[in-house]
Amino acid sequence: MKKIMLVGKTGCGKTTLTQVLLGLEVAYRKTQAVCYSDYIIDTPGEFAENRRFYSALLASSSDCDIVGLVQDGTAPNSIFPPKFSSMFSKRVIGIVSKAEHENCNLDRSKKFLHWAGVEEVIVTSSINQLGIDKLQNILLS
Ligand SMILES: Nc1nc2c(ncn2[C@@H]2O[C@H](COP(=O)(O)OP(=O)(O)O)[C@@H](O)[C@H]2O)c(=O)[nH]1
Ligand SMILES: [Mg+2]
Repeated sequence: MKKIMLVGKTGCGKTTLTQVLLGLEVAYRKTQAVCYSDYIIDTPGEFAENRRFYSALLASSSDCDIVGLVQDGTAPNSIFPPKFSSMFSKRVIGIVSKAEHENCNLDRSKKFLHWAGVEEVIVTSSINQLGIDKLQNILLS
């Protein structure tokens, strides 16, 4: 199982996504105890919102295999600066959250993530489990 670090602004859905992913993991391996920190690092939004904390993100990323930049599909803006992904020496994927929401704009969200330097984007919703299987497969591969 790979370990992913979720990065994104406060309220973009990182913690909910973590819970949904871990719920699947619990269902997937019923007999095994799941340690939250074994597979997912859920970072405070402030770390991504404030350049002052980038060093903390970088330090945390050394402990993971994949960095997931989470873009709220309903947000009209992005907190990720251009080429943000190049800061990490890890595989960086983009995750659009809240895809089932009526205000979600997928093209806009993907554009933000591409500007941030991400090529691979997974569209998700924690509410209707959209894309959760894809994330799960990435973690299991
Ligand atoms: N519509 C919708 N709302 C979501 C989704 N995921 C999270 N939310 C809501 O977004 C808000 C912030 O979620 P949270 O996981 O705490 O964000 P975090 O600050 O990034 O950890 C909460 O009110 C969640 O219920 C989703 O997939 N769809
Ligand atoms: Mg949170």
